[in-house]
Amino acid sequence: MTYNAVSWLLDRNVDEGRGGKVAFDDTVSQITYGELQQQTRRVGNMLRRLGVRREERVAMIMLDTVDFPIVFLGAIRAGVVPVPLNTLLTAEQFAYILGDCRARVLFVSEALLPVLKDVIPRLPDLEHVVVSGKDAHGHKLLADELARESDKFTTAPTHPEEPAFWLYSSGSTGMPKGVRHLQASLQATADTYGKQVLAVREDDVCLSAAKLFFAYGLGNSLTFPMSVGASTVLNSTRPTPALMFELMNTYNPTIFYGAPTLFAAMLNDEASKGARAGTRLRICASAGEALPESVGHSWKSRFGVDILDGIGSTELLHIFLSNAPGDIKYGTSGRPVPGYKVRLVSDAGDDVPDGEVGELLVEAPSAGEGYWNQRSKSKNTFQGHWTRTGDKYVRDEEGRYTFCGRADDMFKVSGIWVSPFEVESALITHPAVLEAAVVPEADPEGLLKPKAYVVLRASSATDNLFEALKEHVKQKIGPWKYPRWIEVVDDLPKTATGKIQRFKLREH
Ligand code: 3UK
Repeated sequence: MTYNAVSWLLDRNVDEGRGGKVAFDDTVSQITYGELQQQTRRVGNMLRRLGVRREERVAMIMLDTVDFPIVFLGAIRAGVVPVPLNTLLTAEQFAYILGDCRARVLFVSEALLPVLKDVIPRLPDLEHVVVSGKDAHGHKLLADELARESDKFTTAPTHPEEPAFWLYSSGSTGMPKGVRHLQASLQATADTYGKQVLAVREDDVCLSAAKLFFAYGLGNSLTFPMSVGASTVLNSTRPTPALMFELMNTYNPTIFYGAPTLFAAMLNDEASKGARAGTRLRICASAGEALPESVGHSWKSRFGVDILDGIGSTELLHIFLSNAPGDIKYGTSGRPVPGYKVRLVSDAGDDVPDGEVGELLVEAPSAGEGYWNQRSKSKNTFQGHWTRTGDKYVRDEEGRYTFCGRADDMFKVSGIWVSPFEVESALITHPAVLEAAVVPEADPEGLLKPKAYVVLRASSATDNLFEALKEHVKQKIGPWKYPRWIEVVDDLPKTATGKIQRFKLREH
């Protein structure tokens, strides 16, 4: 049996009569399903002309414009493996990943060329650089290359279980690892979370703050809308609260996907007080980190629309545990997405009872095949039917799951597990605290106790603030978990995807 993801995601829409419908609008250009079909066929021909063969990798360091789906889907159509990279990385990180995946061609947005100037000559496997933009700066210009090609192309007869694209996991510790995702995996996320949780439909207009190079953004802006012939608004710039409100009012999305810090910032943004979230918005989704309960409630009361918190990962491609419309409990990650199974296990690997914390394992139709060239790390994460997430969770008697932190961030105080996340969540419910990060620190006896780094809201420092914060945490979550030390900082170390890097604070 052959299966190519692009036949299902794209050609099917044209066959069903949606060829003239706008698939993507990047605020400068629009592209219809029919035009996208032709452009992706041209990409296929161009890759063949440049000598790229099936299974070889091409890297993409591209902003969210209509060129992103053209290149990504064009490569997959040809059986060539696109590797979209986080556009916010440093030159050294780009050099590492481009070398690791042995990309034959690099597709790059013109604005990102300067960072890559010294990297490009150092890559032995790289043969061509193709620039998306107006000026190729001595390389090849995507528009010119595509204009030369025919829009007739035979889609590669790929296998549903062959690698179709790779995504590098951001790796809060160690080097990023290339996760090999299969041809059938995009459809697997659409058939599960897309159709059964979001219930995405043809008349939806999607807007995602997360970019297409993230697994989260790829599902939000490409897989789910294309799975039903809907439309997507792409944004190539930084998703500030003001810009998000502007896009919402201009394009009237029906689904808005964000992350907790953005939802909180949008609620707090002085300049946007009184702003509206468009007139057609029906649902919001949040992922990347746990959505604080208070943010969910405030958003709902301010805009009248719920936020569905759900957890996904690069390894599993999209969300596998989520709240659902009509079944929301803020402060939890909800229940398994239909099509996914989850387990919570102890360190010994036994299932833990409800109410006890365990590591979350997932059986997923969209799990990656493994990490490229990382046999031992692959064995540790992809264990037969089950994928280990490295997250600690607890299940309540109603079957809902609550996040307790990363397995590697948990620590014991007086023999009892403390989840930094729980202490942080308690801290940020205090009106003086904007953000918090908690790590273990040894007391004079050498015993671990929680230490908190806090970012304060403007002009909220008061005389007895630290004592008040300690008391606040004790009241909220119990006497032994309060931070024995508190330090005020201007900001917290975070990954490019906005996750707090507690290991950096532990090194202090
Ligand atoms: C954490 C969450 C609590 C968790 C992602 C949606 O974030 C995504 O992928 P990454 O590989 O990170 C995965 C890790 O992030 N996390 C994500 N969402 C939540 N923790 N509540 C949440 N709602 O530690 C997880 O293991 O960057 C999110 C879809 C696709 C994704 N790749």
